[in-house]
Amino acid sequence: MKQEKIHKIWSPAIECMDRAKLRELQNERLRATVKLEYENVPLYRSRMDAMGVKPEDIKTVDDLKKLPFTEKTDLRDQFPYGLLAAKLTDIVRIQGSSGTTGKPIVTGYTQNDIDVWTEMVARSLTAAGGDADDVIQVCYGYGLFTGGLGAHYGASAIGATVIPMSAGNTQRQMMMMTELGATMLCCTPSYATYLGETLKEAGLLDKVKLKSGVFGAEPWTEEMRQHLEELFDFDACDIYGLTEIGGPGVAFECLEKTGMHVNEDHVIAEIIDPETGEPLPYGQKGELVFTTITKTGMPMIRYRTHDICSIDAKPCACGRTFLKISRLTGRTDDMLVIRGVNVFPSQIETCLVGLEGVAPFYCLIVDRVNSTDKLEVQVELSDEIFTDKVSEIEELRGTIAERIKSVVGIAAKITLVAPKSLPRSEGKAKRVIDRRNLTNV
Ligand code: DLL
Repeated sequence: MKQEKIHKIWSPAIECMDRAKLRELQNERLRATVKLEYENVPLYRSRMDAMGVKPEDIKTVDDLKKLPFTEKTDLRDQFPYGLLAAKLTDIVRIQGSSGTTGKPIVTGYTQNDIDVWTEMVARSLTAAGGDADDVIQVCYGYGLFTGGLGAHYGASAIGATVIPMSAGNTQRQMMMMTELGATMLCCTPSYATYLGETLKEAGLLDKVKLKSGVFGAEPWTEEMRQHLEELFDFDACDIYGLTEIGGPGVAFECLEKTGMHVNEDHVIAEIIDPETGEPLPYGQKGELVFTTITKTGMPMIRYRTHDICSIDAKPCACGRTFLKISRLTGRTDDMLVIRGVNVFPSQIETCLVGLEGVAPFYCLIVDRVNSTDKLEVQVELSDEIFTDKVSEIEELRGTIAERIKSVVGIAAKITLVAPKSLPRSEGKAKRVIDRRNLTNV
C-alpha cells in the first residue's frame, strides 16, 4: 500500500546541513584522506609525486582536479592488498565484485568503513519510508557482493525486523513475504518485477503488505518504476552504490523520486568529460567520479565509475541539502550489469582462450525475459572441431558454461555456431547485443 508522502530523515543534522558548513566538513575530510593515501599507499604517492602534487597542495574540494584518477584496473593490478591504507589487522571484511578480467575486484573495509556503509544504507531505507516498525525482506545476494549485507546492516540499524532471504528461490520468497507481512523489499528492480508478476499469477498480490522497495545494483528505467508501482501499489525508490566506494547507499532516492541524494559527508561526487577528464558543471551529463572522505581501509581518490549521469544541485522538497545524481543512463565502457552482476565481455573471452575447437569469435546477447535477464553466449566453432557428434558438442558446451559460471558468476546459455558464421567487423568487433532497452530515460 502506497504511503503518505512524509519525508523521514535518519540523520537530519547531517543530511540537511547548511551547504557552506558541509563544504567545510568535506574540505577537512578530504585533506585527511589525501594525507592518509600519500603516506600509506605507494601507488598514490608515486602518482602524486609524478604530477608534482603534495598533500599540502590540497586544501579544498576545488583542488580535487589536481589529483590523479583511480581506475578499476588499478584495483586489479594492486590485487589483493596493494591499495590498503590500513594494516591488514585493521581490515575486518573483504567485499568484492567482478573486474575486467577473471580476477575479482576486492576491497578491504575497516570497522569504520562498515559503520559508514551502515549509516549510508540506514539513511537510504529511512528516505524510502523505513523505520523500526518495518519488516524488511532482503533478497539481494549475501556474500562478496555488497547488496545483501549492506541492506541487512542498514535495516538492522534502523531497528527494523530483517528477513535475510538472499537471492533466488522465488516460491520461498513469496511465502515469506506474504506470511511474515514484509513491508519493505530490497532487491534488484528486475527481480522485484519478476517477484511481483509471479505473485500476481499466483493470485497472492492482495496478501502483500509492502509499502516500498529499495531497488538498485543495475540500471532501470522510469517505465520499470511505473510498472512496479502499479503491480505492488507501493513506492519504488532507487539506490546506487559500488563496492569500491562503500557498497549500496552511496546515493539514494527520497520519496520525491527525482534523483538520488549523494551521501556527501562521506563521498565527493564529480562529473567529468570521459574523453578529456575535465570536470563538467552541474546539470551536464558525463562520467561520475567519487572521492571517499571517511573510508580508512581502502579509500579512493577520484575513482572513475564509468557510470553516466548528471548532478542536480537544485534544492529538494524533502529538506535534504545533499546534491542529487540523476538516474544512471549508461556506461562509458563495455561493462554490462546482468542480474545485478557486473560482466565484462573480456571476461567471457578469458573463458574461451585455450579451449580446443573454439575460434576467437563470440557474441553476447542479453535480453530480459519475464523480467529476468538472460545471457546467451554464441561461440564460433573452429574449422578443425566442426563435428556432427552430439556428444562432443555437448561436452564443449558444458565446459564453456562451467568456465563462464566460475569466472563471471552467472549462468549463460551457450550456443555453438558454425565456423565463420558470426559477422566479421572491419573496425571494433560488435560483441554485445543488449535487447533490454535500459537507456530510454
Ligand atoms: O551493485 C552495489 C549495490 C548493491 C548498489 C545493491 C545498489 C543496491 P557493484 O557490484 O560493485 O556494487 O556494482 C556497481 O552497478 O558502477 C553501476 O554500474 C551499477 N549500479 C549500481 N546501482 C545502480 C543503480 C553494487 N541504482 C555498479 N542504477 C555501478 C544503475 C547501478 N546502475
